[in-house]
Amino acid sequence: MSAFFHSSESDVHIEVGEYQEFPKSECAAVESSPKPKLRHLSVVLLSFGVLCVLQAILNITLRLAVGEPTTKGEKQEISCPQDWMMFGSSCYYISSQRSNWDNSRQDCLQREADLVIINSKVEQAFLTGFTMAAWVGMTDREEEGSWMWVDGTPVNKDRLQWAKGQPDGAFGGEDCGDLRAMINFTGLNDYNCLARSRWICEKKSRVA
Ligand SMILES: [Ca+2]
Ligand SMILES: [Ca+2]
Repeated sequence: MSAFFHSSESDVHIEVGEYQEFPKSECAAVESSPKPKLRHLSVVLLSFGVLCVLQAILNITLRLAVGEPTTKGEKQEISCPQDWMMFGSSCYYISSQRSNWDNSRQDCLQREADLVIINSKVEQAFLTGFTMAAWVGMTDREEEGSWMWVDGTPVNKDRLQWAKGQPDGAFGGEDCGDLRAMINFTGLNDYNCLARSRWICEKKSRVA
């Protein structure tokens, strides 16, 4: 028994001796490591700081470029009455009823508008196709062949599209203008003022 204890004691002693010999060089390496780690951390923090500053500058620049969000809410918006269509800075009403040119114009005036004045091919293109035929604010009653808009300005015949062969002054004179959208007959046309047709009113869109 005593021999056993003795031998084990010597084993423990050897083991302790081995632990004491734990390499000091490794501990020294661990102790010296925090320095580069700290440097690495500071580089990361600095980079993050620079990114935050760049982000802030970008935000300010974008806000200046886009404009303050508060002014957006104050921005004035144009609008048209219900059942009117908006195109450009105008509102348009296309009647569902039919009437002669003069009564059609009266209806527009009662709606605080007038029969449409077509200023451009773009406006004409927009208005074409809602109905096969509709009165527009154009007449040559004052002087045959001299087409005028209801606001007194002359019709620029070359700027707009006329239906094939129009104006033709057919049936002994057609002094009122309408807009057609029929097969092989699309564009402006002169027509008998007493004929019944739908009509198009126009007025400027309002600032709401
Ligand atoms: Ca117009
Ligand atoms: Ca005609």
